[in-house]
Order: sequence, then structure tokens, then C-alpha cells
Amino acid sequence: MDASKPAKVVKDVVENAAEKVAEFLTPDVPGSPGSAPAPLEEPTTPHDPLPPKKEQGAPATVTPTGAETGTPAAAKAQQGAHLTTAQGVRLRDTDHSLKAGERGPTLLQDHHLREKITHFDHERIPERVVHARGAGAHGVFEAYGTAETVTKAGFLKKGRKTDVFVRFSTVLGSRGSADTVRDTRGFATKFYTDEGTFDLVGNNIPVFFIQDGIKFPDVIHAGKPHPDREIPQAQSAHDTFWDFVSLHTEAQHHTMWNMSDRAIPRSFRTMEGFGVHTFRLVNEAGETALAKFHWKPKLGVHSLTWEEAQMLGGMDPDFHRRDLYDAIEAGAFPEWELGIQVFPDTPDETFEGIDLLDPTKIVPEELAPVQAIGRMTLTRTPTNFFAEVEQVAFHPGHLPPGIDVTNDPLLQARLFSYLDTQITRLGGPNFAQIPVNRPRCPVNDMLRDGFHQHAVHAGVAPYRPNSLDGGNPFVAGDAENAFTDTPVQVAQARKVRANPASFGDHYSQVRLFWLSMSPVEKEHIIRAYTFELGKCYEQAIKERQLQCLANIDPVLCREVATGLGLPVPEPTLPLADPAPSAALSQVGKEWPADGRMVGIVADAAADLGAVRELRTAVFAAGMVPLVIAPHGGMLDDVPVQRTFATARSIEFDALLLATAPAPAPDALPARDAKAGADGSAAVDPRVTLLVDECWRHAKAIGAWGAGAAVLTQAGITGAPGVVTGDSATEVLSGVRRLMAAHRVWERFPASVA
Ligand code: HDE
Repeated sequence: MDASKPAKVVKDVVENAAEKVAEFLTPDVPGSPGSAPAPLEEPTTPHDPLPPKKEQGAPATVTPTGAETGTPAAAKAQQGAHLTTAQGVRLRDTDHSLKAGERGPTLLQDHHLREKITHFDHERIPERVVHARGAGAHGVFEAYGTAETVTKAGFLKKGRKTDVFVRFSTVLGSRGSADTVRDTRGFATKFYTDEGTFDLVGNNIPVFFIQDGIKFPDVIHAGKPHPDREIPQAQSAHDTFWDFVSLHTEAQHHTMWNMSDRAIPRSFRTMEGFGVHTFRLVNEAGETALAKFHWKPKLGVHSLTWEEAQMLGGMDPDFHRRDLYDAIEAGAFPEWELGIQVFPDTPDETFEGIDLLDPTKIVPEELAPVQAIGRMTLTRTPTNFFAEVEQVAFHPGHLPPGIDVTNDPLLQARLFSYLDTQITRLGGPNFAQIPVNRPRCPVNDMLRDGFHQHAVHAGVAPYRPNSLDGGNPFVAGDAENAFTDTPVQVAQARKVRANPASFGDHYSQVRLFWLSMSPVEKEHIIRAYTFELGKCYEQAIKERQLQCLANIDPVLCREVATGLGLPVPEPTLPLADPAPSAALSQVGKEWPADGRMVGIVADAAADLGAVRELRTAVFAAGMVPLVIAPHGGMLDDVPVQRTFATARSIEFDALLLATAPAPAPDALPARDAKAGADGSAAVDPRVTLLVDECWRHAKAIGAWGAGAAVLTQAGITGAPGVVTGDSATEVLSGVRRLMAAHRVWERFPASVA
């Protein structure tokens, strides 16, 4: 048979799959592992590789020097029906090594064995020294044109569409650490512009721990696990972290953000992003302005509760990457607006008294509004995680004409570090030739040779000036859109190791953040400090950090000190009196609930017609319904996605009950500890636990018909965020309204104002 064509067997699998999907009514429930369902028997008829899943994307097929190759995407890695060696020789057996007889020793001549094992031995590369744990996706950025007056960057011209690759990450944990730890998140975007690649390498927190890049190894050594026992993984709740931030007090602003809900985001899709540093923009006329970049998520900024984050760390350490990929697969494409705060480029580089070169300071949006300049939509998951997410190499120095750096001493050190780090991580200086890093415009550098050189450079004169290659490459001028280093005036000065005096204020903006929080957010901050400091061993460190809190706010300091059982220190500095910034709070606004997970508890006794209608209505509202039942398989013609044994509340943004299910046969403590000790319960104890957890995580809960009995049993009928009604769809509309505010915070009155 012709193995270059997909064999009929695959076609059959794919067609049957489509039928099966239609039959199961599960078109939008994401998570299928392959592009076609797996048949029961191992397929043995040779055929081409299956196509990627419909939502998967991959880097464009351009040469190492940026030219379109026209190669079909499917031919990029594997081709043909048969297993081959790396040299393309077809193989007949990959299950047995070549031995001197069935019971004899393995022969050194087995080149297939050696190639396979040697390659495997070298599959790992060094993980990133920071931001090792991450997930990425492809998408597109479309410019509004509103930045044209301040920058000449071509990709920001009205209507221009630019492909992007985004990588989100935690900072401290290793590559295999949990997604939901309390930490800053990286938010790095690669814009493949036709004037060269632009990397916006930011975080979900707008300030940083340090003002000068020379302190980066210090803060990271303090935040990483203790070097002796390598404990704890991926978190700041330990002595070395608090030792450093309580001594190096410029870290207090970032630390307060870390103790807030910002450090436990609900999703990557619900995070803001910040360029952190001030950049310098240059327009067509050569005029400059200073600017800060912001990403604003379409779904609003939402966070997990601390208990959810902890539970997820054990139950679904991949929660954030799963959420990202499931959302894209379900068609709920994550979206952000890119915005800029623009400031006049004055010689003192300050705005309203705020030093724009100090990366521990924000400029409140009330003082300088964020102006939207474009929209980014993530539309494709990676086809191969290693090739794309692991090998992507960002660098704040990847800048197109129209965007330039400032003298922020943190940014200046980064301009060195990122290039340097890739050489170790990606094994040499040619990492820009890796598909995900290849620019999408002509590249004509004079860099040659080196490890992993993919380009076959022609010519004999990679130097300038030359005459042998006809003088090529030629330098560009303004007419050819060359990058210009803005000729900023450098003040006459002495060489010093010192900060400007304005960098000395370490507390006023921490207080600004605290005062801008709603009461419930303040409660969370108090608890986070109390928890983290409570995990420290050394009392001196706790006392020292309490002294820092005393310089931020007396209530915060008192509450944390009470939790730690320590005296409340007096402030050593006068408290600042900043105007709060409402933009910093996550609470009190309404947002779309696209791509949210709605759990529906049902069993055979439930009104399955209503459950069917409800699923359709949840899909229609852009959310994903997951039916939770006593057993897997089907409830009549309704597919079951979770069972009482496999479900846990943390997966759901809201819970709907169509039934009050009696304990299922496996509701036995010996079989499932979640079944608890009450053998006489009327309702399956796992369902009672679901409701209890959704309650304490301030999630919307709804029930109709027989389901209302579960709420009565829990004693929460009529409580805030608990909806009952006559029909499933009526309850859904009430729950949806609650989900727009994300959580039902009024369920838990705060003790601080
Ligand atoms: Fe990074 N940072 N960083 N950083 N950073 C890295 O680069 C570094 C800083 C940020 O998803 C490394 O390729 C220094 C601020 C993100 O691949 C490394 C300093 C901000 C990512 C590095 C900083 C960031 C990194 C590790 C102080 C927010 C992940 C691997 C001068 C604005 C990018 C790598 C990805 C990664 C160094 C400070 C964000 C070692 C020396 C401030 C999002 O080069």
C-alpha cells in the first residue's frame, strides 16, 4: 500500500471519532490527548503520522535566517510511515537489543541501541536558573494604532497583525514544581515583528525586589530552597527569603504584592502583566517619551484562595497550564489588551515625584491612565513542549526601532544576563536559529559557525568593510529603518557604586498598596504574612520583618504580630500618607466568565432532560460543564466527566446540584477517605464535601429540584452566593451573575476595614 497517504484505517478512526463525539455531545470538553481517539487494538497498518490536534500551533517554517520555506507544517519533524534511525534508515525492530543469542550478552555493534540510548541520555538541558516552570502558547497581536504618535515601531501601526509566542512562569520553583505556589509569575511575550523580534519580558507584578541588577543573585539565592537540604521548593515561606527581604528593605514593596492574592492567580488568563521598567519610545519625528507597558486581561484579575492553591499543589500541580491549554482547546481564547502609561521624557526622569528609573515604584493609574494600544489573543497550544516552551529564549534587549531602554539599573543588568544565560541553557550561541526563536524578517548578521549552526552561510566575507562579497551586508540608515540608540544626554558624573537619593524611599508605595486593598484582600495579606513568617524558624527574622510592617501600617503589623505571638513594634519612620489607587484592587468589578468550569452533580434519579439542557446552556455561555456522577460512563445519554471519587471542588468555579445523591457503593472510608466516617449520611459524603469546599472558597453554588436538599443539609440555603430556583436554567443565570464578580466575598465579613 502507499504509505505516504493516510491509510484508510486512520480515516476510519477519525470519522468514527467525529461520530462518537457527536453522539456523546462532548464537543467542547477539552483534554483529549491525541488528534484521534485511540482504538482498542494497536494499529499495525503503516500510515503517515497523525495530524496535530486542531488547536495546536507551531513556530512558522522559516529558515534560520528568517526566509519563508514553504514547508508544510506536518513535514517539520516526523515524516513517513516507518520508524527510522536518525539518519533515515528504516528499522525492523526497536524492542530488542542485538544479542549473541537469546540469553547472550548485548553486542557493542548495536548501533540502533547505542543511538537510542545515547540520545535519551542527553534529552535534558539545564533548566532556567529562574522561571524554570512555565507554559506557553502561540497567538496574534493586533495593534489599534493608538501608539503611533509616540513610537515608530511598525508592529504598533493601526491594524498591523503580528504573531506572538507567550511564556508564563513561576520564578522560584524547579521545572517540575507546582503551578499554584505563592510566587511572582513571569509573563514574557515574543513579538515576531517584520522589523526584528521584540521581547517584552515582564511579570504579573509591576515592581521588583531590587533596584540594581547586581542584587539579583542575592534575592534569588535567598528565595530558592535552602542550599543544605534543598527545602522548601517553589515558595518564599522560609527563613532565607525573609532574612533577605527584612534586611534589604527595598524588597518590601514586591514582597507585599507576593503576600497579596496577586501571587496565587486563578489562571494565567486572569493575570495582569507589566513590563516593570520604564522604556523609552521614539516616534517618526525622533521625539522621545517614557513609557511603562501593561497587559490587561479580558477576564479581569482573579486569584485562587490560599486553601485552593495549597490543595491544587497536591491534586493538580499542572492546574495553570491545563487551564491555559484547555481554554484554547475549548475556543475560549485568552485575551489581553496591551496598554502604555506615557510620561514626558524630562531630564530628571520622574513623574509626579515618582522616580521612573526605580523599579520598586509604580505610577498609579489614577495619575497616568493606561492607554490601550492593541490586543493579544492566544489561539494555539504548542505542538511540542520542549521545542517551543522550553527552548524559547527571551531577552529584554530584543527591541525593534521605536522602543529603547532607559538607565534603570535593573534593566541594564538584564541586558547582559539574558544573552549570557541562553548560551549555557541552549548549548551555544546559535539559539536564535531554533524554530521558536527565529525572526520572521530577513537576517543578515556576520555571526558564523558555533555549536548547532543550522544556517549554510554563503559568501567569503563575513566582515565589514569588505569588497569580496560586494560589500554586503550594508549598514542601514534612517531611510532603511535602522535601530537608533537614542542619544540621551549622560550627566557629568563620577564613577560610583551608589543609588540616587530618590531610591531611598522603601515604604511609601508599600503603604499605598495596602491602603488600596479592600477589607477581604487585607485579610488575605495578613494571613499570608502570618503563614509565611510562621513557617520561619528564627525569631529574630520574624521580629525584623514585623519592624518593616510597623513602617507600613499599624493594623497590618498588629494582626500579624498577634498571629505570631510576638510584641508589636513601634514604627521607626513616619508613615506616608498616599492616596489609595482603586486600580490595584481585584474586588468589586464584573468580568466575563469565559472558559470557566461549572460542575454539575447528577445521578440516574436526576431530571436528566434538565441536565442535558443545562449543559447546552453552559456551553452557550462560553463555559465548560463537567457532569459529576456516582460512576463514570453515561447517565442515560449524558456523558459523565467526573465521579464522586475523582472530583474535587478546586476544579470548579461554580457548583450546580441536580440531585441529592444517596451514598454510592464506593462511599466507603476504606475505598475513598473522602467518604468520611458517617456511614448513615443521606447524601453521598463526597458531595457534601464538594459543597463545603465550594462554600469556604466563596464560589457560587446552585441547586434546583431534588438538589436543594443538599443545601438544606449543609445549612446554607438562602446564604450569600447560594442560588435555588425552579429550573436548571434559572439557577444557571443566577450563578452566572455571581461568577461575573468571581467570588462571593460577602460570605465572609472582614475584621479589618
Ligand atoms: Fe529575569 N531572568 N532577570 N526578570 N526573567 C530570566 O533568562 C535576570 C527580572 C523574567 O519565560 C533568565 O532565559 C536578571 C525582572 C521572566 O523564558 C535570566 C535580573 C523581570 C523570565 C534572568 C532579572 C524578569 C526571566 C533565566 C535582574 C520582570 C522568564 C532564563 C537584573 C520585568 C522568561 C532566561 C521565559 C528569566 C535574569 C530581573 C522577568 C537568568 C539578572 C525585573 C518573565 O537571564
